[in-house]
Amino acid sequence: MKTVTRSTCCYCGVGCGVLIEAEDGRITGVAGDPEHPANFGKLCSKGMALASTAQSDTGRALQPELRTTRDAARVPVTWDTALDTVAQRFADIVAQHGPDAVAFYVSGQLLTEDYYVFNKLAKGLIGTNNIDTNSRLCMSSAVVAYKMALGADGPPTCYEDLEHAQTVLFAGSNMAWAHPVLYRRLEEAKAANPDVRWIVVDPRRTDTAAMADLHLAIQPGTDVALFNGMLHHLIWEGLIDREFIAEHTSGFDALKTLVRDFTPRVAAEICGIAEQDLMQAAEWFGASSAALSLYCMGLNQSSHGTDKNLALINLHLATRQIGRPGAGPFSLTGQPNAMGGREVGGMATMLAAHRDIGNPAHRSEVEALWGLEGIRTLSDRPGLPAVELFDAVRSGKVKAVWIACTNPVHSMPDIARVREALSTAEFVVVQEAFMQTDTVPYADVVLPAATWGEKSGTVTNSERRISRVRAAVAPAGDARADWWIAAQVAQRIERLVGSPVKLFEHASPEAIFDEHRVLTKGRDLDIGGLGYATLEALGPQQWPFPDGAQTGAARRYTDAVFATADGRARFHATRYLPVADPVNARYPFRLLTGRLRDQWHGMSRSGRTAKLFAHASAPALSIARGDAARRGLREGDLVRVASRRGSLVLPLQLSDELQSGSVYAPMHWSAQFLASGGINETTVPAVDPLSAQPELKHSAVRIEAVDLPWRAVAVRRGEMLAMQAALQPLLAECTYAALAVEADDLIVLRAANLAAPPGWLERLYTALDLATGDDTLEYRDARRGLDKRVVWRDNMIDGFVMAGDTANADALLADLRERKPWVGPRFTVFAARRGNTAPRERTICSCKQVGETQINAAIARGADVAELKATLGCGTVCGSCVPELKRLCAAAAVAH
Ligand SMILES: Nc1nc2c(c(=O)[nH]1)N[C@H]1C(S)=C(S)[C@@H](COP(=O)(O)OP(=O)(O)OC[C@H]3O[C@@H](n4cnc5c(=O)[nH]c(N)nc54)[C@H](O)[C@@H]3O)O[C@H]1N2
Ligand SMILES: Nc1nc2c(c(=O)[nH]1)N[C@H]1C(S)=C(S)[C@@H](COP(=O)(O)OP(=O)(O)OC[C@H]3O[C@@H](n4cnc5c(=O)[nH]c(N)nc54)[C@H](O)[C@@H]3O)O[C@H]1N2
Ligand code: SF4
Ligand SMILES: [Mo]
Repeated sequence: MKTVTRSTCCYCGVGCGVLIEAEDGRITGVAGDPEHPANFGKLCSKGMALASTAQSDTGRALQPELRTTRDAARVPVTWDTALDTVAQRFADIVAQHGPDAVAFYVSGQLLTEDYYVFNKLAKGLIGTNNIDTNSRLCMSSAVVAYKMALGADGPPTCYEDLEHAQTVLFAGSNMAWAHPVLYRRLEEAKAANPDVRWIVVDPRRTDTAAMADLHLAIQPGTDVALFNGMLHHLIWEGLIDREFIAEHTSGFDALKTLVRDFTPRVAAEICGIAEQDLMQAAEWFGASSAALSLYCMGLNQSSHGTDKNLALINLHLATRQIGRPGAGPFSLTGQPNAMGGREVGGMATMLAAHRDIGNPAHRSEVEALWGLEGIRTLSDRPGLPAVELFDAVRSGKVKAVWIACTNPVHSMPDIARVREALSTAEFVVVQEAFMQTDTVPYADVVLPAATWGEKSGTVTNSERRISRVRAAVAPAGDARADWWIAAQVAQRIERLVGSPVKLFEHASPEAIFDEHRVLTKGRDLDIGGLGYATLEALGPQQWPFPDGAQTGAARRYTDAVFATADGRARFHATRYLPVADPVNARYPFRLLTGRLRDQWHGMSRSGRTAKLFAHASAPALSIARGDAARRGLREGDLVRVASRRGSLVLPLQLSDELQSGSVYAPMHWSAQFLASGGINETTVPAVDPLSAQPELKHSAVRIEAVDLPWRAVAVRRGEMLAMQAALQPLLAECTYAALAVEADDLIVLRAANLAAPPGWLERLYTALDLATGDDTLEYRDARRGLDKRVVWRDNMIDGFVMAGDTANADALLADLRERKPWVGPRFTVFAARRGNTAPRERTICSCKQVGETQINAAIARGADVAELKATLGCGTVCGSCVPELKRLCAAAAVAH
């Protein structure tokens, strides 16, 4: 039977609505939901590929697993055994060492209902605030700044403001890649109104920056200086709103005194930009009828991320660019439910419904609402934020940690410390949907989680809009919903400790949501009037949505009354401070990290489809051409990137996007696809003093060429998820190795080392099922260190390994890709030098599979974007590649 289920995309904070098609319990297709107000039917390349990532159970966590003794391998167990064990171990450790000896590390990708139960389990039952989330790496600076400046945590803006804005300031946001569907809306608004101006603040010339009227390529970490300098100029030019400042804000005088020193000249010098550009940006912002800023990790992931946010909000308050259509500071959330996590208070520093742990009245409100009065009190000790949390695990202060829906051994800064922590811990629980992540090996218990397409609940997107998430199919294997798993353990702990109240008897996500919404009544995010029935009847709704409301609130603070005690917004005097890990002669490069268009974080899901590898098939370190030339480095050279903490080897990519002195690496590759844990081997664990968010956007590194004379390329056609799992253990034995997926049934392994690791090739042959047989041909020359194997199926090559000499590998791979029949005697496969085949070209348009060569050829014939769309079809489906098409056209125009 065919079904269509209305839900949301599980990736970014845009929160696009999707229609999931399923047949006989399998997801068969995904389309944009034309009625969802976030996307009106559009999806980006990641959303378009959702179905192909969700079709196979291979690699899924399908049953609970338990390690019975420290050094034993995990074995499959029943749910009862797994849940009883977790409950017993947590209860024992709490009884022996107190509640703060356990911790939870959860995720902005959990649904609100999942999040709610985890938070209640930690804070309401165990009595610890040690529950933090990957949102600490993502949104915490934005949260703290909103609260400090506006009094409450929530963006004052909404998506419609994208259409109303006259000046758009992108600060540390590569929206073209990270929030593509919203970016489409902005592109359309700009095309409709050529007077709209875009300013992009980003050290790199991203696809977002390439479209800007003004790109401020500041030195990494200097945003506060920039915003202070802009404010200085606005004051000087009389572009501030004195009346608004006097009546609706406080703290301006101290700020004014501070920015006196930040003349445009001084600020521009710190930022490494032209003074004229800074003044231009300030004027476009201040004189605009509606200025909107869109900001993300370039501001938040900083050792002074809160100040970066505050300095930007200062600009909005001083010019009254807030509380009006098209105006306001809009923090773009990264994960699909970053907002929902904040709403339920799912972090170490907050309580349910935007309440504070340090506030006794807030604690008693939650105690009363949870029915804890006279039974137990909530802890008033703030919990440990992510970086400190894992440090406490490492030092033994925290003995048990339960990780759900996040992969800290990949995504935390300085991952060697996290690995050490998890190896030291007494008890590690990992609640995961996929088995190959870098954190799973450390689990004493694996709890298999249902995931996208199988789960039901709600999420809140960047504009405070709550959408229903609905299950289209049953969970894979024995996997269960996250809220269910947490509630089951909680019920067992209640029984073990003889709790007089039963807090976790919820029968469904709806029952949890109803409890959650009661806690929000009277708070700034009041959703007292919003239930599943309302969401069913009215569709996705924004908060606040109090009892009796007919619809949610699009914007906040339209009456200039802010959520502070006196209703006034607060200016903060933001001092400019340098980055935490300064460059010096030993570590001369500034390492920036971030995202690619088509991959999602640790790739546990986006890495399951060849489509999403086509835009960037291998990891790379990007470097400015001049910097590479000065060091004699060329495109594709393997280099070691080393920081004060760790190192890894990556291929070099020459780039026109970077300024001299900066290098860039995408965050996505982990030990699932790479010989090392990824770029966070090198990043710095320094955190912002107010938000505890780590500085993932800047570390000092050095780059050195590595000489790895032994190379191997292995390619095999087959079930790619199974092959990926079989190859993964081989990666770490080489100094460099990376896996990529092509055409959904080709796996490609490229490796480099000083010499062949002992026994490695034999294991590779086994993993790839390249045993010698009639269809397999082998060539060995021990003296020259050559070892090659090719296997045929019928008249086509079906896989090969070329070790020691990889000269023909790309040509053979092309044969496989194109399913070219092999002509001539088979043995000539080793002899024939096939000359230089061009490496595989990049696919720019993933929907229509259009490559770079084809596009550039059309541009050379004079095609513009419209013609490219008309003739090649690229950019006509999801539109994610349109910024790049524009950029290729513009580059060609400059070259002429
Ligand atoms: N394709 C894709 N989309 C995603 C995700 C994904 O994994 N893949 N993840 C989602 C998540 S969780 C998040 S948080 C968002 C992140 O979305 P973004 O923050 O937009 O993405 P990033 O690439 O992490 O970083 C944005 C930019 O910050 C710049 N930057 C670095 N240092 C500085 C600085 O000091 N100042 C300024 N102004 N800019 C700086 C970088 O050059 C980079 O271009 O994306 C979401 N969307
Ligand atoms: N260097 C560097 N590091 C970064 C960043 C950066 O810009 N640079 N960005 C940071 C940011 S903003 C973020 S948000 C983090 C993200 O970092 P992570 O949270 O580690 O990212 P994911 O890989 O999305 O991890 C989610 C995990 O949950 C699993 N999963 C999927 N669905 C479900 C489910 O329904 N239930 C359960 N239980 N599990 C599920 C997935 O398989 C995956 O392993 O990375 C941070 N790290
Ligand atoms: S913009 Fe793309 S990744 Fe983000 S929610 Fe929409 S479809 Fe998903
Ligand atoms: Mo994020």
